[in-house]
Amino acid sequence: MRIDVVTIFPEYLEPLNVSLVGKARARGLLDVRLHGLREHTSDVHRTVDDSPYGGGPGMVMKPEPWAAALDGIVDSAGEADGEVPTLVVPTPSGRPFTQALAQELAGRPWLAFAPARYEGIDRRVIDAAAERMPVVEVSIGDYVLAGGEVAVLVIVEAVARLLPGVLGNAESHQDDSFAPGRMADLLEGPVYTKPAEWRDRPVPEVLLSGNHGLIARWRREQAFARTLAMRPDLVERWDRAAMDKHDLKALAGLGVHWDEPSGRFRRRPIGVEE
Ligand code: 6GU
Repeated sequence: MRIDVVTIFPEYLEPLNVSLVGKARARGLLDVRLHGLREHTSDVHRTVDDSPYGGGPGMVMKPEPWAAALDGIVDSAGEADGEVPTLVVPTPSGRPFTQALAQELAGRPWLAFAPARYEGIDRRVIDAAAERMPVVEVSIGDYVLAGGEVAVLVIVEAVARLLPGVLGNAESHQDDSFAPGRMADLLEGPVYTKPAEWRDRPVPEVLLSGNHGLIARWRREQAFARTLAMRPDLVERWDRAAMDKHDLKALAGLGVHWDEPSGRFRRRPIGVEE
């Protein structure tokens, strides 16, 4: 996969040289190219922002440097003539970044990122780009960052680990919490390693039993309990077909029942005992 990033702070993306993403680049699985937005200005001050039409606080990123930078990226396709990147624009007003979107992006051969600073990029840049290439405006959560660079790091890491060959078998993403499958919409429960007892705290006995069926069931119950505690909103996304009779019994113990009329799992209303 090829990834281009246009930014006024290329140094903010140094972490792309480290760990999983850094190794994927070193192994030739990822081709990441950083571009300084200011290289595409033509005034002595290398200006990238200006005051907003209509007034209001903050500054807006000027269209010309962005257009020049994006043109340069699209024109660099060269060999693969006619190919265009998918443009990813990080913004708190974008669509939520989810594992499903990470998978969708991981299926594309070429991504270009346009992280903004200030109040954002002049809208016409995105509208014009959308006439030439797919554009996805993405938010990484319901909070506001000072700029999109950190969101680029988040999105690139989530996408890179899904690319073929990036993760080893031992660290496969088959069991990811938000991937389709048996762990869909379930949070991982606690994990333990040696020593078996530490500061008077033993590791749960079942994990030392060697009984893999029992261990799998225990882990699944822990995942149910954890999800109920931390993300009760996920319960209504649980799939009845993904649950076996052990699951239903464990869920009943946690106050969760299948509700046939609504076709959803439901939590026992708080304060109502079994
Ligand atoms: Cl993608 N960018 C910025 N600046 N703030 C955000 C965000 C993105 N996602 C959530 N907050």
